[in-house]
Amino acid sequence: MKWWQDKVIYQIYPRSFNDSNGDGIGDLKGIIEKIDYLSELGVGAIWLCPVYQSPNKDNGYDISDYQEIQSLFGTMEDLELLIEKAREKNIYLLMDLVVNHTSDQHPWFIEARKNKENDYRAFYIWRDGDEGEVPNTLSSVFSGSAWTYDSPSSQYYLHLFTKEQPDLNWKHKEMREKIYQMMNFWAEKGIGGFRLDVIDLIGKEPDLEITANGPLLHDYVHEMNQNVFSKYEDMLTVGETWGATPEIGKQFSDPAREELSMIFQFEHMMLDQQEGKDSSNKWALKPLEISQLKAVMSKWQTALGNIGWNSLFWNNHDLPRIVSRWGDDQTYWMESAKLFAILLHFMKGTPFVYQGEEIGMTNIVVSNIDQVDDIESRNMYFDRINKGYSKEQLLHAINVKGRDNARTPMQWNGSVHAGFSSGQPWLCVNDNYETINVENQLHDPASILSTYRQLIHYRKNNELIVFGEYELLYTEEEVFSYLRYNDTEAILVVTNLSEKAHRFVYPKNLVLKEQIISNYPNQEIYAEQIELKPYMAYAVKVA
Ligand code: TEU
Ligand code: CA
Repeated sequence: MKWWQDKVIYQIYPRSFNDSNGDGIGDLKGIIEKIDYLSELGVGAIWLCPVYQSPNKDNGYDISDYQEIQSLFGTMEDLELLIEKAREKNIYLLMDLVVNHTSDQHPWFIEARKNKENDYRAFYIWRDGDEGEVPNTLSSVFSGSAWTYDSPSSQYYLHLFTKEQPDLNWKHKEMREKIYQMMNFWAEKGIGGFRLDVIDLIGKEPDLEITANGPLLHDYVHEMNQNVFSKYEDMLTVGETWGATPEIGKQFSDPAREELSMIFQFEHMMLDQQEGKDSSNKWALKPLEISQLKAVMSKWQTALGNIGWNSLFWNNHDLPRIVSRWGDDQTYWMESAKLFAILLHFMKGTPFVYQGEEIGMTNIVVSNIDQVDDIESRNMYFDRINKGYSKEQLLHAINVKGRDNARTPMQWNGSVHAGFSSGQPWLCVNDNYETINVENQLHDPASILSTYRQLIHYRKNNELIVFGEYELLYTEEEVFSYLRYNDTEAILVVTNLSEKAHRFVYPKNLVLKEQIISNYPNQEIYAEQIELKPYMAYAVKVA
């Protein structure tokens, strides 16, 4: 068993986690202050979103110096102390690396754009074209064309995100070697591994308008593995791959291929958007069909076989809060927040918990684009407001799917600014912080936080959850129930993903043993058939 196969990983968006110096922005010292909280929760690693030098056009996903910590977050000594303090509690640190693109303020790009003969020119992707006539129809995930004209050197350069995030040219060996040098710099600091931002884009073929899963992608990832990851004992690497299928997931995570440990696939996260070519279709909303959720989650539970390894998640810094998205953040807030935890944490794979998920933090509501920070939402708004969309339509889409929903400050207690900062937070605190916060839940055995703590601890050294088989039960549409089993034991998970009561009939051959966890602890489950209350979820040992 690899160390990450029975652990849960906690994702920290540092800007919004905990502010130690009152400037309204979370920082590294603020994270160190919370190591005991994370240790008590029981997580085995922290995925730390980027803290490198950055102009913050995309809140750190536009890196201008890979080997310097941006002063807003602290110093390299703070980061080294965080690695040390976490390791003392058996918590590894995963650094978030963005190697598909840099900031346009990175020295490489500043050099590259000086002239076509510059040594760094080939670090990026340039194409001829008359100003006003982009090389092709490639579009940015963040709206508009993926090409921007660079007047001084009179060529276009490619950026799949903002124009301040020029894509690196992975065909250029010298560039790759500089990236591997940088990754080894971090690996030698004793980190537990890396989360690799949009890693499935580095094999792009812009002239063929191929972005994800290009022909040389796995060659590059294998080369990265051989030059960095494989040189360190048990390094954990997780790739963000929006376009992955199970077949691609196996290519990335089959240990024999020496690429990555696992990937984040997003097929389940696109089930409430209309069919479209990729994640940038996120704004075309449609209701979730639970039958599709059951089918997609079950496919990933079985399709990797014993070859690859899954990550498991509902939330991250780019996604709306799951309890608001597919649960009920009003009447059945507590029940539905616990339901998503129970539903996910008995599955096969490594679960990720995004800051605030463990206390049931919810989406926010904005009524004006001036309240929105996220560049993706803002670009979409200003791009579409002149194309016939109404302000109400656009703000509704942002309220449902915008990334700020995940980026409001962590709610530690009911004091001003939710205990996140003694200063004015960079982004408004959700106004429900007096009821939804860590302090209210820490010592309450019936809290969402206690549910997460129980699930995280239950997974440790649990052969059945880590390696057991998975089987979906066929039930009513809104009931999602599955079995985990091996030769000696089995667990049944039953969840009702609706505000309606549903009847549930146990399979004839199952004998119920002790209940493990439930969000309706006093509800009777021992009968041939039972009534599932709204958003009811429980797990029970069976024979
Ligand atoms: O996200 C990749 C990405 O495509 C997402 O931004 C996605 O398109 C959208 O947000 C879906 O909700 C990664 C990082 O996680 C994200 O924060 C960065 O903005 C992006 O790459 C560029 O580095
Ligand atoms: Ca701060």
